[in-house]
Amino acid sequence: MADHDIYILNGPNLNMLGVREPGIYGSDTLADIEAMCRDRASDLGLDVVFRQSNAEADLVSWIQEARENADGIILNAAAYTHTSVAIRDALSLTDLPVVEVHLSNTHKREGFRHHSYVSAVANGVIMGFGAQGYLLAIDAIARLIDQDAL
Ligand code: CA2
Repeated sequence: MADHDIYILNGPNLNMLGVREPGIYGSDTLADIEAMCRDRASDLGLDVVFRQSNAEADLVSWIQEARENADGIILNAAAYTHTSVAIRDALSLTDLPVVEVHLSNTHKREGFRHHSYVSAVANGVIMGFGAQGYLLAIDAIARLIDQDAL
């Protein structure tokens, strides 16, 4: 039985993973990543809500939902990372630990990907390790949740 619940939220176009651009984002599909996350999370006693949307409003609503239902949030806001004050505000309204994750190292890419609205309200950021970054993020959020419980 899981002790804690985490939300793993994914933004626009991440449903296309494994279909195009494997050179940047790897060949795993989002379903593959979800399965890997569920395995790692269950080893750590975490129950996972795993979702993807192309709509900013869904992500804001799910962050608000997590505030009520979860112990931590892992977020790959995809392109909204670089544009969304609404997602940043929703995150800052939660008292939950937040880990920002990106498949690619956005700092090695175009200049418009260098700024993240999420980073300033996240506990930490994991990027550039492909799908493995999600597993690192689960390890990190488990530790943050344990610290909060102390
Ligand atoms: O590296 C990441 O995880 C990103 O969050 C991915 C976003 C990008 O806008 C961010 O700058 C960095 C893009 C996700 C789009 O996913 C695709 C998947 C397959 C083919 C094309 C795009």
